[in-house]
Amino acid sequence: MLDIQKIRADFPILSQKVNGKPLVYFDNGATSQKPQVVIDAISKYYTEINANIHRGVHTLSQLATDAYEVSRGKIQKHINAKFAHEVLFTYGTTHGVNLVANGFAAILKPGDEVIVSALEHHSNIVPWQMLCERTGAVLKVIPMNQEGELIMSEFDKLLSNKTKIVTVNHISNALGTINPIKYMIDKAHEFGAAVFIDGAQAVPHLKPNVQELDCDFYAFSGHKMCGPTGTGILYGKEAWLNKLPPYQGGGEMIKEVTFEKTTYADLPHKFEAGTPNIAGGIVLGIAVDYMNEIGFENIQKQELALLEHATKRLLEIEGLKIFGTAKAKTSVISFNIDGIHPFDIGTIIDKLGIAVRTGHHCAQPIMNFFEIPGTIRASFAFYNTKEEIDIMVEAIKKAQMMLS
Ligand code: 7TS
Repeated sequence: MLDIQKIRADFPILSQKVNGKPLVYFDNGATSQKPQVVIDAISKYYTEINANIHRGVHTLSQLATDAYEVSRGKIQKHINAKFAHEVLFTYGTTHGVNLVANGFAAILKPGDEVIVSALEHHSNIVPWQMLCERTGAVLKVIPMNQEGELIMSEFDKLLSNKTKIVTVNHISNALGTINPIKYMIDKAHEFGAAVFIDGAQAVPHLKPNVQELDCDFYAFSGHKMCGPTGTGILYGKEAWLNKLPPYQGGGEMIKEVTFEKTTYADLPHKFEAGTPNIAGGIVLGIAVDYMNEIGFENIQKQELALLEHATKRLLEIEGLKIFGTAKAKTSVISFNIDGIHPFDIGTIIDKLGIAVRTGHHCAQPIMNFFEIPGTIRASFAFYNTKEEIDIMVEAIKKAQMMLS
């Protein structure tokens, strides 16, 4: 088992007080906290090697370029991509989704179909809707059941030769459901459709193996896996990235520019216009190293224990209902208490130092499905403890008493 106290000492923010109480941070689904090695690496970059990359002959530019490309290589290895140039640096998952959805505008014809799921975050819905509006393609939705699981028999029925791309999250941010993406990828490929996986909520908990999954695209954000904000990765199979047009035009993404015609740079630079988040990209590699040192098996064991403990303890509270009871689930619990608005609970427990998210979690279709305005969501990371869960349960009981 992990030495949680030792791990917690790596995260300076966790020993802070908030509103005079020790911080209990259960909003990891929104963003994770950062270990000291990550914080130090940002400072070290700006202190020692800050320069623009891929352009200077001078020493610092080369050092920065090397560090950036080393980080790309680390991430390639982490997700088991075949080539480093299939790993694109982005500003986050949202950027990755928009890059691919925009590219598909050059491919889709009126009447083609795009399949999304009922479990998506808005950032994996809206760009595809915009794509359909632009191209005349049709958006189809895989429905879910009361447990918050996608219904695979309905997915099978939606697939046809009209399907050009299927897009689904690996893990749902609002409910924690782990989707059967390997099945979905293989099934979609039978119809020649591409598959985009939104891995934003998966990468903090597991190590995706993109070659084994055989997905065509896999996007995630660095800030949810101990890395800096404004960082992300879009993995794409080489053949797809060659086929898609660039997303943004600008410096660094060209081979040659004249006023008559511009030719584009090879991968990955074709999709990396402008000065990127250099420090962030380098430090994302440090965050990936940190998580691998802890080990994803250990992370999963700890998080599963937290999920079990929290589920058991929360269900002690009268009138509490959990949304999202899938068999395959990660350490996210969404819940409501009879007769009380989630926002009111969130506000009171914040005064007691506890950070949870309340609301629709950028997944309004899920809230509409359950006919609720929102939920309280506690999302746990490997550095959380059972004692913190007990503190939250007592705080919720107190809030319930105050509000009823
Ligand atoms: N996809 C999923 C499944 C997400 O959970 C999120 C962010 C995104 C995409 C967008 O990621 P971004 O880094 O580009 O913003 N999810 C959440 C959340 O659950 N609470 O705050 C942000």
